[in-house]
Amino acid sequence: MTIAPGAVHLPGWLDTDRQRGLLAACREWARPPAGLRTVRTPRGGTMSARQVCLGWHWSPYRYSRHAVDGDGAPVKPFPPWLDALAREAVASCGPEGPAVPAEAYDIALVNFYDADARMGMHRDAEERSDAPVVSLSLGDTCVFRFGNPGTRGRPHTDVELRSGDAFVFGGPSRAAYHGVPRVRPGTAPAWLGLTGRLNITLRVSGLED
Ligand SMILES: O=C(O)CCC(=O)C(=O)O
Repeated sequence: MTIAPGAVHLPGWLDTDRQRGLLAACREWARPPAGLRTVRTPRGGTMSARQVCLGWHWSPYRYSRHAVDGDGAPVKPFPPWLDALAREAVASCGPEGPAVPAEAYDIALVNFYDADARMGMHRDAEERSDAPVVSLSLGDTCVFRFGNPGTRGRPHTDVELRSGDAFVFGGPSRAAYHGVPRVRPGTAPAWLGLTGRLNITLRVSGLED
């Protein structure tokens, strides 16, 4: 379903096997070194979603090759199968969706949300590529607020993202503000065995060492 120009929601895009496989991978990636951490913002706050990065390490508001705001270890590698998964998701959007990029996906940000976690409206602006962002959801349902490139405020559309959903945003929506105002605790499918919500965003960095 097209939510805004270049922004497409693909409900139930990951089947149960792929959800289980992705969850198992996230659990491995969460381990130290360069594992799951609490992200501190420059003004002394903390983000309520905890995060682990692959390929390039994001910290407010730059990328590096080491977990500079964590244990300092080298960021975990970005596996090629995630690039293939991201391309498949973009292609699944069809003619209304953004184009599959020429460049390879090389960043994954994995965010873990407990019942009270949320994410404020922001743009994904540290990449040097306008390739579409691919977002994959596991576990609890959340309200995903998808706004516009101009302001943090209206117009925006609230979309419920459930376990297995993909959301792709590129083209005129690549720089749109978006956020997660609420998670719905206890809504994860029982067979997945996850308490809380995981979101994996796949991006093209356009960066070089
Ligand atoms: O958790 C989500 O669905 C959104 C995550 C997000 O906006 C981000 O990682 O920049």
